[in-house]
Amino acid sequence: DPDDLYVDHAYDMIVVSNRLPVDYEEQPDGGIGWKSSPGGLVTALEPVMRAADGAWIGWAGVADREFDPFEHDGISIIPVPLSESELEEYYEGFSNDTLWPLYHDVIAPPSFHREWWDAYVRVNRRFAEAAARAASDGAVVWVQDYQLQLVPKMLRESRPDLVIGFFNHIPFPAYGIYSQLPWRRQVIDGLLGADVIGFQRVADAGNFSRAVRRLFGYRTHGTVIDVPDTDATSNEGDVRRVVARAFPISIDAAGFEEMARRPEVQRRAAEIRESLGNPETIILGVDRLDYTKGIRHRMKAFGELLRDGRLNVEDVTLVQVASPSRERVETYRQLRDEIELTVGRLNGDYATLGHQAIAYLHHGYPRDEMVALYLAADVMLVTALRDGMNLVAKEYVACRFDGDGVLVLSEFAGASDELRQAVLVNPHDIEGLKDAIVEAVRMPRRERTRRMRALRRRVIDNDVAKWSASFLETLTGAGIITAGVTEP
Ligand code: GDG
Repeated sequence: DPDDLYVDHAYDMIVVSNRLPVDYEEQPDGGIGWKSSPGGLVTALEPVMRAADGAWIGWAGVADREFDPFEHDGISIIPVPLSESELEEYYEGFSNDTLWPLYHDVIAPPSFHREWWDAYVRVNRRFAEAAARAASDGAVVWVQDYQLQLVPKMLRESRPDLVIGFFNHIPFPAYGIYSQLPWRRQVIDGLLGADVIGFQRVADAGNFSRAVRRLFGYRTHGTVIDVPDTDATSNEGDVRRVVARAFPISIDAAGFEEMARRPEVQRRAAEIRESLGNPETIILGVDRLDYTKGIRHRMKAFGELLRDGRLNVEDVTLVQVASPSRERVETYRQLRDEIELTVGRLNGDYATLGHQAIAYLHHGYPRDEMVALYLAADVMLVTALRDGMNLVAKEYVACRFDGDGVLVLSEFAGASDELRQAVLVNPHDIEGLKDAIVEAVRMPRRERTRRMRALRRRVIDNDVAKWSASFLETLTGAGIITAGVTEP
């Protein structure tokens, strides 16, 4: 009985996210294997989770399969099952075809389906139940992202003793957009079950507080929201104080720099340049293939620069890594077709036998290959139309220990609040984007170095360990949990 392996009420620290930090791998002999998927969140939380003997609750990435809890690299893993139809309705449907486009300012039209909402509620309840069962008395539970916005309230109802945090990795839209959501009250009510609600940008936290005022009329002062509370957990008379504020996420900056300094990675960077025919300038884009990333805008601008002779394929190559994403969602299929049509046209019109205009790669690559690409790139193009943070921008900066390289960064990415020394652009303004690309390509070495130095200081001083420590400090009010981060 898999239930026997559950250690009820055993964990003082729990992270809940849609996906587990491990990927399920079918073994050749039909057995079960697990492989770490080393994302930024895992890196950030690993030390905290180890120090606190934490558990991670999430989906294993494969439908219609149930797995027993297990231990992986010192972290307890508690898989939550999803059926194929839940995957379609809760994940691909409500999460990625309703909330994702809505929260990214309706760049693509969101679909609203009542069955999807029902599945979202059902799956959120399953995650909340798993957390309620695993958490010790007074434990800290940190819920991640837009797929699980109802979990905080569900958890608080069953376990008022818990300290509950929530972090939203994507933007929170202005009320005029948010208010389209037929379930706008339920979602906010769900989030307000948390003690601390974290956002990427100050503007996101502001949008959330405004939505709370408009829909519920609760009082807000600064980053604090007074939520009327009649049960025993109240600590301020008849209100519970919920903090809603910005905690800009970051990366393991030292880890990226360490990898960039490896001789074999630098050799690989040189090899990449060689294989592109040694262009003077390599421009790079790295994105999940997603309509929020502004890949089409970037290609339009680049294509016009080639057409008008402001850039020449002999001198400049655009490398675009578009890692496969959400391929069963129709909007993503269409986007892929459009992008691949554009790449084909641009290469057909401008490439020569020796020089491509765009080297387009619809693949995921290992981390060290990404770092070699960052090192090879003279100009990094981040042209998101809307993006919670955009870690690619920070990774590029962290890798450039040589102090060179130019970051072109959209104002619509959360990272632009911090990375002020980038060449900031409005990607909707194609003429402005073209000028910015030319400015980046021609930027004198001294200015590149000056800007990169300032960018690097920012990213190195504000890494992901600082992000998680700051969130957890706010959540717990004091040292206990954060000790794991500051004292390795
Ligand atoms: C969401 C929010 C927010 C990409 N292709 C490959 C690869 N990647 C890595 C990048 C980077 C990550 O994936 C992408 O992170 P981003 O932040 O750029 O974007 P989202 O995936 O949309 O992430 C975003 C983030 O959550 C964190 O809160 O910043 O705004 O949308 O780390 O390097 N990594 C490897 N191969 C690839 O082909 N190894």
